[in-house]
Amino acid sequence: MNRIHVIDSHTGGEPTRVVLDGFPDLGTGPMDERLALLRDTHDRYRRATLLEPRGSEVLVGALLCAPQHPAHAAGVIFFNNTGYLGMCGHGTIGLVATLAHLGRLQPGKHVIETPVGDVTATLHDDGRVSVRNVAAYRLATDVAVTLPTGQVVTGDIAWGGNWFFLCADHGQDIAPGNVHALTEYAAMVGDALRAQGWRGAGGAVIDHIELFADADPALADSRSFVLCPGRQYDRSPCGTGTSAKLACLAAAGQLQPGQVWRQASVIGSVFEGWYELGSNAIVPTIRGQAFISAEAVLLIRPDDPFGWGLPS
Ligand code: PYC
Repeated sequence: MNRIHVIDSHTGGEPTRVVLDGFPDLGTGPMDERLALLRDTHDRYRRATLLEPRGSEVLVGALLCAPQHPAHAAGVIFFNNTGYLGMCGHGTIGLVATLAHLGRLQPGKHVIETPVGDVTATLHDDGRVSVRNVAAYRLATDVAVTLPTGQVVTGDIAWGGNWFFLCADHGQDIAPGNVHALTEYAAMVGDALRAQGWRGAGGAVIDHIELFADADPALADSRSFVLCPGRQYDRSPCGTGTSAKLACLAAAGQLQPGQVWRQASVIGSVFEGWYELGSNAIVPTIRGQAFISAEAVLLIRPDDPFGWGLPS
């Protein structure tokens, strides 16, 4: 019988399932190498932990790993219903809240190793967490994408720890009651973007689509709908997406270093973000809070025909 010890939390409504133990040994290499080993050799653990019959398509997993560097707090590999993520802002906030819940982290700064680089998380006394992310930058602007409907949308391509297409001239209503239509629409934008040859640096697939609405002054500077790979929308404002947004605002001269930007999600949860200047990039920080929602041991019995998940 396999036993997988997990702790669930949500950050602005977006769930994170932290895996404490029960996954195969991935060695002591850097997180991108451990991610490749997990993906190529042990992917059934991702599916068994996140998907039916134990999980749901919206869960994001965070495998807690021993860090390479002894002074660092942790390593982590993020995954979702269809694959693996480079970085995950809401998931890092969830991981820090989980480690604090277990008494393994105290308020203060903690370096966490991710597959795309080290990030520094600050656990504040009030439970909020700030994540100084990997460097973010805008790769392209005024990118025009023709949709199958004939509509042309324009936007930016930016890196914030994952690749994003950020678009505001879509004409959609960014509202919680409209998430089904927004999911279909954002998936269409992503398919058209990729079919028309747009890629991130080094040919990377742009697999996150962000649709922005105008400021909602009582709530935030902007509200967004973020579609993640796997056709699930982010209930949080998306930490890597907010980082990409900060990079675009900085590149457009619309936000100064240190100036706070409040980004709301489609359901109204808010991250604060700001940036420092880096070399040809910005270094964004996002701040939010996670709440622990469950502690569990997942069981995979050898005689369970669906123990490792349903047929795909
Ligand atoms: O918060 O960066 C994030 C994120 C990525 C995918 C889901 N959430």
